[in-house]
Amino acid sequence: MWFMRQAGRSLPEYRQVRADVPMLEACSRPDLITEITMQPVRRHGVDAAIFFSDIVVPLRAVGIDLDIKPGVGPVVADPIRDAPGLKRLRDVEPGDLPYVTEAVGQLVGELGDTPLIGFAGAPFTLASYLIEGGPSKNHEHTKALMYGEPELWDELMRRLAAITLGFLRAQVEAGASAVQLFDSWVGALSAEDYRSCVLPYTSWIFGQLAEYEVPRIHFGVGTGELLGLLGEAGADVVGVDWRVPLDEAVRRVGPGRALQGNLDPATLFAPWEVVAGRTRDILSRGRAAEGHVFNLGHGVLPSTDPDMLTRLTAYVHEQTAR
Ligand code: 1CP
Repeated sequence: MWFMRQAGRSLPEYRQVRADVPMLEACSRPDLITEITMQPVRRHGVDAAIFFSDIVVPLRAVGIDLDIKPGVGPVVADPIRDAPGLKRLRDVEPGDLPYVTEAVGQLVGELGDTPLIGFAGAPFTLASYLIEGGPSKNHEHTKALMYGEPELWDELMRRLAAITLGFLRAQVEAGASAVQLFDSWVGALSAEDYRSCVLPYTSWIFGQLAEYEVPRIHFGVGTGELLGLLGEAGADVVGVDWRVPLDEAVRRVGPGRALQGNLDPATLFAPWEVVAGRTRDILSRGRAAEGHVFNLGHGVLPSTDPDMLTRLTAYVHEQTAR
């Protein structure tokens, strides 16, 4: 078990190290990356660390002018919406991400037997930030380009898939022992659009990663209608948000894949008895799957009481001890 967005946000020790350091600077300093990645492992005793970085870090590394604004998220200075804009997206080259390589190396040493999960944003979610210029509710410019300019969309998604793969390769080659591809906003699409406009690019990424033989996790939010296709894209583990019970998700994803999830992060604001009861329910439904990684259905909410996460970690360990 581990928690999405466990590094940062809810932890006072995170807010302390980040007090005078902007987010993207923190993501480029190996000492800070290592410290922040280790914090939830030390505090909660989770079974895995997730590399502290952000999905937009590789875009910045290839020269896209962007920032992560407190309380907002990633903001792109000059959104990409046409062919000349696309030319600004080059591949990740060896040497673009030295701080990633260095931090992963440090972490693997410090973590000992605890695995380090590397991650990246998937092409659709990255495309949304690049095209919209920042967080978006309806993804209207993204869909306009996807529906209206299929050739431009294809080229954009190919370039983003190559950048995503470059970021994941850098982490795995430096020693990360699993990867998660976050396609956080892909739940905005219908199954048909997902199949034709997104699946080919994510499945290319998973195919390219196969040679490393590390477990590959694929996660999106609001993807109940897409779970079968997320499985088809080729990951070993499909992440499920809290909207679909895990036993039903097993049916939708089909055989040959493990599941990850799926306690609603807002449950952690309810009394402990509720958290414990829902956790037992998830563990019991998860037994229908070929493998189950306990997690939340999306990231830890920033105002979560960290003690609740520590208690939940111990509880899942106790309930699953053999
Ligand atoms: O100042 C701060 O503390 C900034 C908050 C923050 C943090 C801690 C951001 C800005 N990113 C991160 C780290 C981060 N982001 C991690 C590593 C830590 C961990 O998981 O424990 C990871 C895996 C991400 C991935 C990420 N960034 C995703 C995918 C995961 C998800 O939540 O769906 C997305 C969509 C982003 C974009 C992003 N970066 C930051 C924010 C606030 C956002 C979301 C903004 C939005 O709603 O569009």
